[in-house]
Amino acid sequence: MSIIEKLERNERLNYEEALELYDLDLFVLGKYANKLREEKHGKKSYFNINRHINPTNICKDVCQFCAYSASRKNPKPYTLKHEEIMEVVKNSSLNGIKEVHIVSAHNPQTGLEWYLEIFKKIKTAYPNIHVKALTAAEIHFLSEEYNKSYEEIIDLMVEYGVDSMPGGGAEIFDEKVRKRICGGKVTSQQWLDIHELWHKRGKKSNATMLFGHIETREHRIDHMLRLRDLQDRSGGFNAFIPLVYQKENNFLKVKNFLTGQEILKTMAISRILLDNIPHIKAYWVTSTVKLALVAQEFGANDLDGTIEKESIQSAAGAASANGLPIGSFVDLIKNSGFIPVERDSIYNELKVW
Ligand code: V47
Repeated sequence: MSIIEKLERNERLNYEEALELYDLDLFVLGKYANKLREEKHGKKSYFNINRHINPTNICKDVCQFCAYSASRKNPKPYTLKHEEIMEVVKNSSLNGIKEVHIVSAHNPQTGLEWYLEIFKKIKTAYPNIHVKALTAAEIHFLSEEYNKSYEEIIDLMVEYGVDSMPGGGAEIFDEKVRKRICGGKVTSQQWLDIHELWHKRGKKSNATMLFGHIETREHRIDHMLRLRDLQDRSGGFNAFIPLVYQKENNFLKVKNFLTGQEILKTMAISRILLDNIPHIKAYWVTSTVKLALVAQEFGANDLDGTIEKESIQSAAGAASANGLPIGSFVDLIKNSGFIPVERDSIYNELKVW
């Protein structure tokens, strides 16, 4: 059966077939991705009112793509005190945020309590704010540093008030590429195991993929299929987030950057392949706002959120340092022909704008 016939019949694709998708014309691919998007979400495009907080940039690992970590490239090391973080949350709560997204570097100097107690402080003061925190890479770091199993760290996360896990740290699962770009931190299998354990606790998480650096199309397909396999077993992923690599201030020497066409193809392919993950997020921070809006027609149904402040990708050149105001979000989605739907962190609809 040809790949088009399979697409017409909504049949699940294997590795070789998935790779063939890249050879299709962008608009043919887009047609099928959009059909699936419309079946699941119609014209709705989701976003949330959220605040990113990155409490420390001191990291014991050195990822080649990272411009945020203070280990060598970022000359300004910092670690926020809990009072400083609470001040941020207080100000953001006045802006109506529904979620804090807290991701740190792997800082061996702070102690485990510094990582965890802030969640309890936020939950106690703002019980209605969803705490999305600790990537699988951080969980792995804390487990090694403090000699605890993943299960024990996960128990602590639940006890201290973490509601869901963000999708960071996945990068690219292919072991050879991973060794070159972020050897030493959580392995692919450990990343998947940690999410599986989290899902077994009845909790939700997201999954990312960092692309556009030294990986190939084959590596991207392999990455997505490993996620699809896990999702078949655990069902706990809410969203897949393809993160477009940003090139400034890091160690990776990448000469060729992705075309908009390759980015859109990858988003469309993720919608087609990940038939068991409901939401495909066009993260405007790394794709640019304009391409994220176009991606709505190529399978994406979520644009993340207002963010307010972003330190990881903006350190590497993304124009995201100050977030995007809610009014702009709504207008941009409306003007691109979609329906802006404000959601909470686990995709309950809060307001159709
Ligand atoms: O895993 C680091 C990425 C991620 C660069 O779960 C870079 O809803 C591009 O995971 N170019 C952290 N990306 C951010 C993240 C995330 C973002 C938004 C939403 C969610 C979610 C998760 O940032 C890391 C890494 O892959 N990153 N450096 C760079 N130069």
